[in-house]
Amino acid sequence: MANPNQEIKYTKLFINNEFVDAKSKKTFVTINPATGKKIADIAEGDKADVDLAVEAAKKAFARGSEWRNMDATTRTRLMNKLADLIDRDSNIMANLEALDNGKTYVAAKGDVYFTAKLFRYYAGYADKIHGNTIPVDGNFFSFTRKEPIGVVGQILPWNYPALMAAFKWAPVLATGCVSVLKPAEQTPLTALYIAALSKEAGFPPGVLNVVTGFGPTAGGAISSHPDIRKVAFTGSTEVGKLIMEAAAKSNLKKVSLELGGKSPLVVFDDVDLDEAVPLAQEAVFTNHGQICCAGSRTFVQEKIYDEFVKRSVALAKQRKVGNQFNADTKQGPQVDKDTFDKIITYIDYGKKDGAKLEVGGKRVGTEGFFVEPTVFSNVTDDMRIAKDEIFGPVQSIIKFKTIDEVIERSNNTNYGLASGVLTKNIDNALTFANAVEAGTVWVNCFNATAVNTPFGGYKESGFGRELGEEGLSSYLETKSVSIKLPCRN
Ligand code: TXE
Repeated sequence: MANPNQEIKYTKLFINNEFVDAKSKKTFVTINPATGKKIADIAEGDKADVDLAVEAAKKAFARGSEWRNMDATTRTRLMNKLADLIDRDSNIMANLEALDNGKTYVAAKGDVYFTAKLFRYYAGYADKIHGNTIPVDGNFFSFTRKEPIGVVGQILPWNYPALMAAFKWAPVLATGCVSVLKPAEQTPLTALYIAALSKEAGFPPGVLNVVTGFGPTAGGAISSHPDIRKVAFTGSTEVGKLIMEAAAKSNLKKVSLELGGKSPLVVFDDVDLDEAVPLAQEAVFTNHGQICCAGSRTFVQEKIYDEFVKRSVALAKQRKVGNQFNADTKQGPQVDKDTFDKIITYIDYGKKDGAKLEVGGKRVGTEGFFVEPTVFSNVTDDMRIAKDEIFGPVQSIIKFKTIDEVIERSNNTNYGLASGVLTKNIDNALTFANAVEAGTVWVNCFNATAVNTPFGGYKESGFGRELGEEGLSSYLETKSVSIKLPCRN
């Protein structure tokens, strides 16, 4: 049940299966974005703590350790146990998530369900990761081994805190790697909670470690650590570039990046507006617009443009904004003041650049970080609201005429994370799906992310894929072994 007074049990770093203070004893505050008030003091880890966590992880990964000797089927069993524990505590986790992030309790419940599902999905892979035998020339027997890459650093964003922890940890556990993970400073609570459950499930000390803290300090220590073999990051493109630089300058650790987006959703004039209008609005307003694959450029074909705008405005007016724990709330607060300020700034840019503010645009209430669901029409491609990631509940509706034109305009961005097309015409749907430069295409749906479909970006939305079988590959090394034989058969 929704409970804004959920007890906070875990606020310290998790290293070697123990909750410990930061070496510096420093703490920082995590707040409830509905009120701006403190939820808890959290241990502020930095380089010294990352070093300790890496040592713990290295020990867990050492040759002959319990983790390295564990049967793959045992890893499967532990991962399934962890998923069961997440289900057992799904109310607690949803309360922590709603409190820390501001998303509605109902949405948080959905995220926690997906979190457990992701651990179960990858649990099934643990004993199915294997190499090939290869028919090389000559008298050789050659085969490949798929080996865990080892100590992995993982840096999370704040928009889906529990789910992002699962995106990162599930392939780590399935492949037999070990992790030092830093949650976003805004939302540390659920990663710490899952860490506690991982101990209860029976994972050995040092396999999963959490260092809470800030980006330039704790995050920087991870991306530049000489003993971390790979870093997985989800966050802004700007920080993604810093991480890649740090990885290159330190030890050339492998990098996978899932970054920002400005995803197009193209609505052709043959759609049923009763379906298309809510779908397009949900595509961008989901999670208060704080979603990397948000359909934040709504391209609408000219014949239905005016009617589409009219209906979108009416719908936005109905969207209930309020406290995340109220059952009828559809949209809670934005995660923090910086995010809130950025959104208000972009709404201002929209007005200044000549778009028509149809509805919304203002703060809701006087405390916390609530933004009115906002719709702009007459948006053109050169406006800042059409180019930059706003990460808020701001829909920009843009007019187009032909399929060739909209494909070109959809691709005219440095991002390439997701895209969508709504039409009853299979030719238009497939032409768009083939031509769009994006890691995901949704046809007649949006945000239909599934555990088994690879997810990741083209261009400056990053590289590497998470989820699906492909999500395992960046946690594995391939080793070729060739053995000289006296004869071939
Ligand atoms: O992201 P940051 P912020 C986008 C979105 C949002 C903007 C800013 O447009 O408005 O980014 O959000 C850690 N070395 N996305 O500032 O800074 C940081 O502590 C190592 C898209 O919150 O990228 C946090 O854990 N780590 C996105 C994580 O990086 C560093 C989700 C993300 O923070 C670091 C979030 C450094 N120098 C924001 N600096 C998506 N793809 O879903 C920061 N961090």
